[in-house]
Amino acid sequence: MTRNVHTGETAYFPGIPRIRYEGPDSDNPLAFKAYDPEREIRGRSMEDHLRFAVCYWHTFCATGADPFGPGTRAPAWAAKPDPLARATDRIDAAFEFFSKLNVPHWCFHDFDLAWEGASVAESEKNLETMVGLAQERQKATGMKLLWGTANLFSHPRYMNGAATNPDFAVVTRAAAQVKAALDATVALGGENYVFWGGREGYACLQTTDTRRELEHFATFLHQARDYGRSIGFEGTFLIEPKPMEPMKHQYDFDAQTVIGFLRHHGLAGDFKLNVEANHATLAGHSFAHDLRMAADAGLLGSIDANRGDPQNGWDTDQFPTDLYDTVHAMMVVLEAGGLGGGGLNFDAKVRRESIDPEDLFIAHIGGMDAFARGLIIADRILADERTSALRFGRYESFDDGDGKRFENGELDLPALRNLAAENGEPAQRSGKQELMENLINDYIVRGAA
Ligand code: XUL
Ligand code: CO
Repeated sequence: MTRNVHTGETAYFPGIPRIRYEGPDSDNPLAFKAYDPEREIRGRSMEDHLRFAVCYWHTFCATGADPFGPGTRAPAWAAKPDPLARATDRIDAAFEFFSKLNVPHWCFHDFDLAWEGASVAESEKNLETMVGLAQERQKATGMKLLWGTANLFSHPRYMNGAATNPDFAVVTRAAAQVKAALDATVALGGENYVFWGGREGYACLQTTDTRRELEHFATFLHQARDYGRSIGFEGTFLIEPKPMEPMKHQYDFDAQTVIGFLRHHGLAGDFKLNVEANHATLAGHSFAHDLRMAADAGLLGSIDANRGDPQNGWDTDQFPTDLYDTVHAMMVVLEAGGLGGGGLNFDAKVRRESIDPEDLFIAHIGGMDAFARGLIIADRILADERTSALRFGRYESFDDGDGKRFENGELDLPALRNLAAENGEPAQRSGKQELMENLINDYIVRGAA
C-alpha cells in the first residue's frame, strides 16, 4: 500500500481504516459484523471456507457508465493520460484496497490490468510489464490470484465471437490473448483460469453454423488446456455459464449445458464451472440451482458472487445482500465439501449513483457479511437432522430391497411391471416443502451470532 511518508496516510483511500470484525452489535459501516476471518466452522476458518476475491474490472476499471450516459465517477487512479502511468496508479489503488479490505484474493482480465497495444507483441509486452508490477505487490501484501482471464468480448474484432468467430483470423487473435493471459496467470500463481464466453454464441440463428462453432469452441479449449499444462499450470480451468447478454444466445447457457459440453468433449477432467448468481437467474434458474447442478456433477469450481434485480431481467451485477440466497448457496457449497481451490469472487459493481470511494468498501463489506452469515446459518441448517431427513428420507425405498436392485440396474422393464402389478397403488407421501421452508426461515431469524 502506498503511503505518504510524512503523514502515513494512504494514497487512494485516505481516511479508511483496515476493515476489522466488530461483531453483530457494531453500527460502524466500515466494519465486518459477521465475517470474522479466524472464526472456525466445521474445523476450518471462515477465511478458508469463503476465499473471497475482489474483481479488478468492476472495482477499478468501471466508472458507472451505462448505455444512456457516461461515467459518474472519475477515480484518482484513472486520471493520467499515459497508459503505463495510469495502469500503475490503478494497480497501486487496487492493492491498497485489497489490503484495507483484508481480502485474500483478486481476479483480473488481461486488459483490466494492462492495455491493448498496436500489435500482438506489443499487447504481450504491456501485460508482461504489469504482471511484473503485480508480482511485486503480491509479494509485499501476501495477496493471491484466484483467477486470471482474457477479455475476448470488448474489442470490436470480437463482435461475431472469439473462439467461435466465423473468421479464422479472429480465432487466432483470441488464441494469442488466451496464451498471454495463461502466461500471466501462471506467473502470478493463479489457482484457476476462467473462460466466460462473452460473445461465444449468436445473434442470428439463420446466419450461424452452430455445429461448426461449437466444434471450434471445443478445439480451442483443448488447445488452451494443453498449452496451460505445458507451462506448468496445475490449477483448474473454469467455464462461467451465462445464457445471454451480450449475445441473444450464448453456448455456455447454464450449468447443465456446460456440464454436457465438457463431458461430451472430454474436458471434464481439467475444467469445472464458475457459477455466477446473476447468470443463473438470467437463465431462469435460482443461484442455488446452478450451484447444485455443478456440485452434483463434481464440477463446482468457483463462484462469481453477485445478484440480479428480481424486477427486471438484466445482468445488474449488484452486490449480494440477500440472506435467503446466500444461505441456500452455502448449503450447497458445504454439502459439496467446499470450493477447493475456488473462491467467492465479487463480480459485482456499485450502483451508478454510488460515487463515494467508501461505497466500494461498504459494498464489499456487505457482500462478505452476507456470505459469512450464509455460511454460519447454512452450517446450522445442515447440522439439524430434520434437514437430511426431509431431503434424503424421501428416497428410502431405494435404500434396500427391490429399490436398491433397480438402482443397480438389476431389474428390467418387465420385472418392474410385475412389481407394479403385485404391489398395487403406491401410498402417497407428503413432499413437506413448507416444513422445509419454515425450518430455513427459523434459522435465518435466529441469526448468525
Ligand atoms: C460477465 C462476467 C465476466 C466474467 C469474466 O457477465 O461475469 O465479468 O466473470 O470475464
Ligand atoms: Co462473472
